[in-house]
Amino acid sequence: MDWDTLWLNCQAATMVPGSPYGAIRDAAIAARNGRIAWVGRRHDLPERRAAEIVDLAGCWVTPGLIDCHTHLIFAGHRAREFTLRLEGARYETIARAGGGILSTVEATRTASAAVLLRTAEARARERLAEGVTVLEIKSGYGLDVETELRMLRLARDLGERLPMTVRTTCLAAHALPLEYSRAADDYIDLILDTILPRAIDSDLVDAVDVFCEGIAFTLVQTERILRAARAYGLAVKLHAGQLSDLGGAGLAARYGALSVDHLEHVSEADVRAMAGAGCVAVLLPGAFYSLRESQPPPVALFRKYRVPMAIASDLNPGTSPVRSLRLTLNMACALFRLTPEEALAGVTRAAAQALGLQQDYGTLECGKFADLVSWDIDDPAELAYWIGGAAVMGRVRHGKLLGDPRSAASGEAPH
Ligand code: DI6
Ligand code: FE
Repeated sequence: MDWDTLWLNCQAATMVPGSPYGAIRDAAIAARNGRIAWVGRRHDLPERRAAEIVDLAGCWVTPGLIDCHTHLIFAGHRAREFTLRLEGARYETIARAGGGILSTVEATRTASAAVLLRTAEARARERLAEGVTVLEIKSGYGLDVETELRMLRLARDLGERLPMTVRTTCLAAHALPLEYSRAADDYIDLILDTILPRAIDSDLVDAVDVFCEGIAFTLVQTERILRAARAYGLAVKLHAGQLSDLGGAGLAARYGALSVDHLEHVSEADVRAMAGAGCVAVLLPGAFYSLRESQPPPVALFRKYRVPMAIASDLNPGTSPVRSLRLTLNMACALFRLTPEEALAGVTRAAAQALGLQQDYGTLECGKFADLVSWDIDDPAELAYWIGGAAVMGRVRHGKLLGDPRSAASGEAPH
């Protein structure tokens, strides 16, 4: 047999650059050994034998979606802080008073393994249900050796339990833990001398990230971590320019970061540096929306310098309690003025690049994994247009049809 599966009678939004959505009308897609073996117009389909032929009845097919920035593992919630902010308290003020990230750190350190697993898995299954096949998960609510490693291990476990690719990022430099409140450099020593080496030894970490911000880590502290991460041979990413511009984007570019994330506050020079270094700009409209920010990221500059724009949920209990990646497509258009096509590229092609996975994911092209989503839509712009609702019809990962992500009897891993 030449192919394992051949999908016929679909419209493929391949997301290959060059034409709107890289669309192929009346397309055919073939998979072999989990990868795309042929994609093109059905008219051009070569004579081959397939073990299974699936008629998609004319529906649209996109690459599997990618959520390239999440803090999906945490205990508790911060609804109380949400209420305080609505009454006028500022996020930074709450954070400096020991609320914010540190309150989630407390909850996460003391949560049982069972609770952490159950809540994280439920959130990951919500992503599966909306067509996500690749998910990045950061640590950063442990801020001690044991809990940081526990978070990273749990992220790896989720990738084993669920039919999705999980990439882990060590964000031990998310906030300064209380124990180190007057000793930031000692905490950075702990990250560099203990947390990172142990995470690497146990193969728990794919990339390293830092929250470079007035309420978190300075440019000098950030640089120490990026330098060490690169010396360990790890990819780096950076939270920069969310609330203020410390120059983090330019620093990240100098260290060859895969992405710089947030970027509401960034200079043109740093955008140029990102372009030169091939960094992706990861836009996080959920955090912008939840904090009711007013200065959007400089989308015109990203377009001018051809910096790829990814979009992610930033799912976290403080600034972005966003449990739908699809919703962020709409937010990116409504709040940041991305086009619906840019928004879809932001959760496919550009998101793959933000994780360094562009060889295997992000577009429908020969050789990449056959991760496909079929949609109940007439126009791919509908994926950004609808606010809420579910449009997924079918999901395929590595060539295999997936069942209902919420049901244990679906052929997917049990709860
Ligand atoms: N930026 C954010 O918006 C989140 N982390 C970060 O680096 C906030 C996380 C939280 O408030 O719990
Ligand atoms: Fe974040």
